[in-house]
Amino acid sequence: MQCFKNFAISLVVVALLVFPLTTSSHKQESPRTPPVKFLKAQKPIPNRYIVVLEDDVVPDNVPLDVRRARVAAIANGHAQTHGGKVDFIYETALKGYAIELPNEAAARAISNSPQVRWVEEDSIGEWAQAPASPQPSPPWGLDSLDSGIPAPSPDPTTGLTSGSYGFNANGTGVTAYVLDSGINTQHTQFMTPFVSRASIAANCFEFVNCVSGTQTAFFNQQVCASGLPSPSNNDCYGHGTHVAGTIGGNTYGVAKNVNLRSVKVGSTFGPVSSAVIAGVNWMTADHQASPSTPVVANMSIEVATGAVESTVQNAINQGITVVAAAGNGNTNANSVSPANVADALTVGAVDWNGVRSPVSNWGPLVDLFAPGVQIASAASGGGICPVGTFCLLSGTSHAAPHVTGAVAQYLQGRPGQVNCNVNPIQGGSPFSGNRSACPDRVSRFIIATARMNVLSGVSSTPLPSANRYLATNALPGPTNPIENNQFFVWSQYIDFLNREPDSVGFSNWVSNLNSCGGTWPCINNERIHAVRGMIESTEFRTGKPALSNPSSTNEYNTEYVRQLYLCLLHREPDSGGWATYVSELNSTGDYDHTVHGFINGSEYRTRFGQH
Ligand SMILES: [Ca+2]
Ligand SMILES: [Ca+2]
Repeated sequence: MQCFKNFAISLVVVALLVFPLTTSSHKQESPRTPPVKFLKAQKPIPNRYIVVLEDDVVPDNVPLDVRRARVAAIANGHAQTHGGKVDFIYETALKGYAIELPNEAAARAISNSPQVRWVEEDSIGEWAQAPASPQPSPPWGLDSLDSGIPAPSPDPTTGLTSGSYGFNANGTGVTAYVLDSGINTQHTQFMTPFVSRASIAANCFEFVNCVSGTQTAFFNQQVCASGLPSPSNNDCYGHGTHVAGTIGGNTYGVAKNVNLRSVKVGSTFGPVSSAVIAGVNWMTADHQASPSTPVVANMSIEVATGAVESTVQNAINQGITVVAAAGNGNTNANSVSPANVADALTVGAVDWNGVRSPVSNWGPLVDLFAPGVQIASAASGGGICPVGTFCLLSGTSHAAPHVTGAVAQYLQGRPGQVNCNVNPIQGGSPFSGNRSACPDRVSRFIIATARMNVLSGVSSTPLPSANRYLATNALPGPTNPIENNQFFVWSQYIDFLNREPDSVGFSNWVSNLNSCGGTWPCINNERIHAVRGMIESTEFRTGKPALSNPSSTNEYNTEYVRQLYLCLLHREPDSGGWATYVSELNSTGDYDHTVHGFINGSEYRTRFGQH
């Protein structure tokens, strides 16, 4: 039973930084209809408007020229009444038209017509659409992620480089909870044409009017509340807006189409442990209410209570991948929470030369490092980012959201999960469903696909940290994560040797797999070689007398097959399957064929994701 281990939870405790917020509508607005009948643009073209008509002004099943004539008649009627000049007519993908009008009052008057759904100002460019991949001149952190190598020096004023950021996914359909000081949801970084991708989900501390400074405590409310103040007036400190911008801002963000949900757990004077617990509690219930939505939580927070720790662990058990800032004390990350929660993804900060930030916490609980010095992201217009639309901030708070964005990319297209403590990746068979969005699979994927040994200053501390740098170039579509070469090799080390890979061995197996260029059967052969490399290694055979003398004897083959069951499927062999494999091996000596059967079977693949 060397390989079959029960999932052991080792918890640690304490927390980090925080901020407060306001909140609560659980419902997202429909993306197809703006909340008002007249919509202003960021950069309007004077006197030009787009009029969107009700769909039923003309049926879809009549000929194009009939539809066109009908819409044109309505448009001309409006133009005549309000002194306008009709431009484009839209009759198919949209029922409506573009028009030049003498003033805004005329446009508002048209918007009141019962045939009109809404009127919006025509505008140039910037409907705040996120750039396509590759994004030119990105923040240095994004520039570095697509290669996993710290990027050239950024411009000291803008934080941008002359490089590019390529990405294969943008977090569509994924929710990122931001437990922080709130989000200015009206910032252009979060805007799509009709709605913001950021919403105020829960206010777990108090109502704060950033403009007036009025703070209304509601400790007596017992639950996280909704409400106040206006969407642009709920992040008094600016921390949460900046963090959210790095996760999913249009130009500053890693995952440019993720939904951002603000869970406010503190204010300008810091996070409050009881509010952090309330926020994690609220978030967990919110996820359970919509379990099929894949979710990740960013906690750029440090506090220090055991209750926070166990609350966060329970959120992870319920399928929420938690990304925690390592903390900014230049000390062991085990001293703060939630960085000390082993099952969280704990993130330290490095600069563009790959050097650990002098403030970043360190130690074995730091899973990986990410960009955390001079990070350009959205300014809330107050607190620590009072001026302009962006500002540069440093610290592990700004490293963690890069990882959160990468997780959102990984989660895109995967079904959300709850009860992830029931079928842990290192637990026992049987496995069922598609568990690829469970935090243990997610964390292993992010860690295994990080770039090794490109950082400095991470081993010179009293306790060394893993020399791993976040990389997004390997993030796949929603395939089974075991298809990923690094994830595959990582999993063999854990399953057979019960340890993380050493960098030399890891790179060796991975580069063999990569050299196949994804071509079958080369890739299959290299996977088989990797598994055989593990089970036939001295390290594995030590202490297993039946395997001590590699030879195709019945005794050796019997134990060989048993170990494949234990290590790959996490169960004892059933007698039928066991006998079949052994008798085949006894007669053919074809170990490749035996290993092929295990790693391509649905029982093995279901441990990690879908068949
Ligand atoms: Ca790049
Ligand atoms: Ca961890």
